[in-house]
Amino acid sequence: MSSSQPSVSIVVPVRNEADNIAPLIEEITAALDGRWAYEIIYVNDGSTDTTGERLAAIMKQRGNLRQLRHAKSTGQSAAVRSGVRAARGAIVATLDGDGQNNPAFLPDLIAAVEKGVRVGLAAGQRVGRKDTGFKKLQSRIANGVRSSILNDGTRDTGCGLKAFRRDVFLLLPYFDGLHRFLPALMRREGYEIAYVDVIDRPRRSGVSNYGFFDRLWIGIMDLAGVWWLIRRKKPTPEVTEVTL
Ligand SMILES: Nc1nc2c(ncn2[C@@H]2O[C@H](COP(=O)(O)OP(=O)(O)O)[C@@H](O)[C@H]2O)c(=O)[nH]1
Ligand SMILES: [Mg+2]
Repeated sequence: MSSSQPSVSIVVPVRNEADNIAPLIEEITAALDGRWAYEIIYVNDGSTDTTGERLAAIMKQRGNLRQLRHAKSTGQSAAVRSGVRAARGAIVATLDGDGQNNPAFLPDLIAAVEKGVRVGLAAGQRVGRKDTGFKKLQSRIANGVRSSILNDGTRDTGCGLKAFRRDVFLLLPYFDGLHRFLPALMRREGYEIAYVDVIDRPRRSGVSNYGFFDRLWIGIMDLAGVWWLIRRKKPTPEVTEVTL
């Protein structure tokens, strides 16, 4: 469905995901056609494979597919942010571009934000993880440490499937790694979080962009930073304009 003013924008950050582009766009389209006026924004973060060409070929057939390109790879958080800034929908949904996230869960996530007046974010929670045993263990420890320190009430923040209010996302302090702390940061702004269980899949093709040490060291730094941000927050004021 092509539309001049979409109400929902789907943002997909990708780096070197050429073979995963076409099948995922098919699935996103199957999940959303006829339900919302939507656009799909792929953010091509300095890919060195044929990701850009594959997207351009499909853009010729699909008027609602957009591609943003970073001249140099700047990371997944920066890619999500570029996509959200360019988005024209009031609700943005994200998913990974490697096929691990099933687009069939997008409608539930979008509906949870649309229906809940105070819901800023609907977060996918992976069940039946399809990663290796070592990665599942890393993820379990990271999620456990994060949720006990931040007390953000969230079992899994690493799932790429999320939907949120565009204007609230853009209020959040930006840093590389932000996409893993959205529940805590949304709550800090006074918004509630909705959860949707999602069934994880294996990567369709290609290789993971992250290694063990990236996640460990950066995870510790980011956790310290977000802990500080939350400590330094006062209750969100209720603002009313006084008119004569
Ligand atoms: N734009 C951008 N996307 C990235 C980068 N690293 C990972 N991604 C995307 O983020 C998603 C998750 O990354 P992936 O490598 O599958 O991580 P894993 O599933 O945690 O092993 C995929 O869609 C990747 O294409 C990056 O540096 N830039
Ligand atoms: Mg992946």
